[in-house]
Amino acid sequence: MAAPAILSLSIVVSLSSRDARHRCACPCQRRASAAVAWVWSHPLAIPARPHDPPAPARERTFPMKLYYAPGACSVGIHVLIEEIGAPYEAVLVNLREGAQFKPEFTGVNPKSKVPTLERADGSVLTEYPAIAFWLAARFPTAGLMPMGLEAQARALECTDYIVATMHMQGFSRMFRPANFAPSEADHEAVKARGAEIFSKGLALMDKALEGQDWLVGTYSFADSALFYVSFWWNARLGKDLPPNVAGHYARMKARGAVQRVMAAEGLA
Ligand SMILES: N[C@@H](CCC(=O)N[C@@H](CS)C(=O)NCC(=O)O)C(=O)O
Repeated sequence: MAAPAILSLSIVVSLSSRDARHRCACPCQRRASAAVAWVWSHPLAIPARPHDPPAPARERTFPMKLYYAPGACSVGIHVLIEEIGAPYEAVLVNLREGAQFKPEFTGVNPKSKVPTLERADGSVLTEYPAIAFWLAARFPTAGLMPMGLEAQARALECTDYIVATMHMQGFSRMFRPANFAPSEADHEAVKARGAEIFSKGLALMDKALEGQDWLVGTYSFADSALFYVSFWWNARLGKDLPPNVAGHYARMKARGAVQRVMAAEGLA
């Protein structure tokens, strides 16, 4: 296993198994135009508002906590946090054992979903695109937020499409057909429709990658979302990726952060 990032601390705590386990690793006219000028000139498009105190003043000294399940979509957020290199705690939620529905986890995220991020001030953020965007904006030196409003909007556009359509509409039909059709007789048709939705997404991502290594040109928070669905399609289902997406997947797998997370989640 590759050496963990110097500042990273990954503590795996199973919410469902008997014992806690620890292991090393995972926006008046003048004012408006001034704001627009700021947005276009600043790498982060969100100006701090007067009621947002500087982050360090309100944060506790506790590390962030990422609630994840091995190999689930949370792996993409795990990669982003590992790229950041700040201390964090990785808390394993055993979805197979139903830990997401137990009070220990619903008290943190009543949606019963991973990824869930408990931030250093103790507040909880859910939904992959929101977590990815927040991490990239909060830790600008990690280079996960692309420069300029256009690239930032494109990164969010890709991330939301990958999660909300390729994953939630495509893969979910393939893995959980019963959630879409109560009758077992319809499940093969539901799975086939899921594969169709996912394949269309892959073709769109392949086109987006034409002539460039990363989804919006430079590496960004969007790339880890494409990584996790590529991983599901290629490693879990044994299916071929289109050429540009295959190249992207290989580049992702070569990143130290990805290798550390794959090892930490037992997927290497
Ligand atoms: N809309 C959520 C979807 C997250 C999601 O579906 N997570 C899955 C794992 S990949 C989950 O927690 N499933 C648990 C369950 O449905 O019981 C997001 O963007 O984070």
